[in-house]
Amino acid sequence: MSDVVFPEGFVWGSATAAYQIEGAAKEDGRGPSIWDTYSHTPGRTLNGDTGDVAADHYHRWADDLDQLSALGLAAYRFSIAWPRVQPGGSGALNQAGVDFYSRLVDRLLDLGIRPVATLYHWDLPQVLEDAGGWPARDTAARFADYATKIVGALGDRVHTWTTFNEPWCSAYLGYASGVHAPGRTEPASALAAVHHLNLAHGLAGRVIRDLAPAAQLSVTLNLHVIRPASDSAADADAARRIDALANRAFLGPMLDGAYPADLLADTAAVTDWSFVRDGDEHTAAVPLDVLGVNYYSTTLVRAWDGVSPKSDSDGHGRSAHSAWVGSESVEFLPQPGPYTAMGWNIEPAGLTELLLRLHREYPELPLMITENGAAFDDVVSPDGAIHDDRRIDYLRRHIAATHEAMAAGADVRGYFVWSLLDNFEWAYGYDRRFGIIRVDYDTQQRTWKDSAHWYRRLTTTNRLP
Ligand code: IFM
Repeated sequence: MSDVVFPEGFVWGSATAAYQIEGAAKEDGRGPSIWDTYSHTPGRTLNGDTGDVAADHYHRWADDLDQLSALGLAAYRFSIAWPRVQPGGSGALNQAGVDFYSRLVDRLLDLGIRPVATLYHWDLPQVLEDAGGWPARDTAARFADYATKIVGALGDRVHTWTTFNEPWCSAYLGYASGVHAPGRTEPASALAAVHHLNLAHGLAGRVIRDLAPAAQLSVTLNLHVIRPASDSAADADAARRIDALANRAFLGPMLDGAYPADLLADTAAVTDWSFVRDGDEHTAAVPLDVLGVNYYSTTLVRAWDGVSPKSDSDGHGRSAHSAWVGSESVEFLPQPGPYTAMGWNIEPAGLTELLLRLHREYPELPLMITENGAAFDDVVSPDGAIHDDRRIDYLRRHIAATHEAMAAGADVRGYFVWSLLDNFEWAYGYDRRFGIIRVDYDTQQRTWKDSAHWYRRLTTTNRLP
């Protein structure tokens, strides 16, 4: 077997998100977001956990950035909390919030680490949800205003601007199944949210192009690798429907300038899509420099016979309401293991398949893996070490799968491990740990897991250990 060696200049990084690590929920003028409200609502998160303190990164940011440097990383993907920089969702920016990100970006540059900033990783200012949230068209205009102001402040000191992280989750988990904030269960609203997220992406993307012409423009999608349970036409059609909702509902407008016809037809009983106005799809299709891809596992579907008890193993949390709007005829099947602590199946070949699909369909568009990683039940050894062999194995196999796609032609420019630190895993609270660095939530002490040492060997040699 030959060594797996990555090309010179391949970007190794790690990723975090504001609400998952920052804490300081009420400091320096930060306003409430939908995740503050949701996590403080009894029964919404495991153990009632909230992001009030999280990994206290708001106060420990400088030490955390030193960890990036020690890991030998070339890039850091973080998100800007809209409610910290524009607490009212409109109007002037909160200077203290802007200063926090400005210091962070400057320090990254001092360390020689590329800042990759996401404008929205799920923390909508609560005031905008009260005014209708993502199902309301005005939220897209508010987002463009926020982008104008924060990109004006940070400009092209940020190497890559990413408009959204996983709009799929914001729309369908937030407004259809309700397992994410704001927890609404309104199928038609979820589709309106899909559209306004696409529109907001285009509006903000155009702002970024104008105000930071030297920066790269991106969006991060959690594209699903959907497999039909059999060769039957019915199962193939089930996979096609879910592909439309999960993937092409975003790839269509953002990259092709149009919603796929089958998506509109499949969901016609839910909405007539009259919220799509002339020119919106064109606006959404702002040219990108790089597409961010988040990958964790695969999805297995079949046509439901409508009679037998329906399995619902879509991996995105239990709810009486489906995230898969208009696709009640589809059944999500459990998949063969092994699994991570999220219950997600481990299937590195799915990543190769996804990257090659994107390469086939959008051959000119560079790709970046903006998230990949795994939660496991880490054990702290008596000597304080964390021997997270399963996480190392997960990372090794997925990074090898990335290399395989590259060898077959996919233009993949970098890989960001999710996540730098253990953090607030949304509805699962602090129970699920994704970090390569452990956080002791009582003391906020950071400890490198074995995976962090392993990742450092990779980032400093470009060779898969
Ligand atoms: O923690 C999340 C992250 O916020 C978005 N992508 C998936 C991760 C693991 O669930």
